[in-house]
Amino acid sequence: MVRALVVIALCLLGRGADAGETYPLDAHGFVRDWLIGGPYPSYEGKKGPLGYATDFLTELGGEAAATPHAELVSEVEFKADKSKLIAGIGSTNEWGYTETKTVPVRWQLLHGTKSESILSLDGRYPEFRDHIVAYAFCYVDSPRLQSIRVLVGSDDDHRIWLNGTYLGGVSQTQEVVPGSSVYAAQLRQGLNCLLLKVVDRTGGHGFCLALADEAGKPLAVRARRPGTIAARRPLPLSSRQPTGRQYGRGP
Ligand SMILES: [Ca+2]
Repeated sequence: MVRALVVIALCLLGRGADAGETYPLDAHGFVRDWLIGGPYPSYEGKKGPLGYATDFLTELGGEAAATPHAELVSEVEFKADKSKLIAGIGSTNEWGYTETKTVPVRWQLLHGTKSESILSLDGRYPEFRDHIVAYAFCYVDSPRLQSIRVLVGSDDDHRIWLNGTYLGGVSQTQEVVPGSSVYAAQLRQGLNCLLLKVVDRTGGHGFCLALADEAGKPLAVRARRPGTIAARRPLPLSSRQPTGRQYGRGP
């Protein structure tokens, strides 16, 4: 199990708070503004990438409950496995390390341009081209209670949560195909927490996510990307039962 340690959480208190900003979805319903957290290690297992089922956000209350804020920093270990030592090369793990390495994890903004529905994560973590996990988080501000569809494409595997409810996931090698996975969900009035986990096996790494109504029409709502400091008010998530330390709640 990978051990994640949050070492800098409120360092920005003295630098001024940023409450975050809201953005409309694009004309096709794609969410273009996210907070991206990573990289986390995804070791190769016999039945697929271990990162798919590993909850890396236990320090934030777990994947279902996490509400990260911008510039949140933590650490994670990319562990060496001496039993996998390749003689003459010295590599003991998926990234060619000879010893366990502690790597900083940062939650940083990603702003998609109007010309791209697919958001690439390639090159975001230059030291790790393959076998990594990244999370994408945002709030969706809905004017009313409404049933929706969440359309996801990912390279490779993904899992998704809305307001602490696990909507589903896909564990396979794949390219990003918009709308290749569709989940029925419900937005409540006000802010809704949306977390997407994207596992890269090898090659490219990216995702796209769009929201539509039950008839398939792009949703006309706004997404709020988290600010640098949250904790202004707790989100009224009745289903949320945090089990870990909290470092920011709500925009
Ligand atoms: Ca890939």
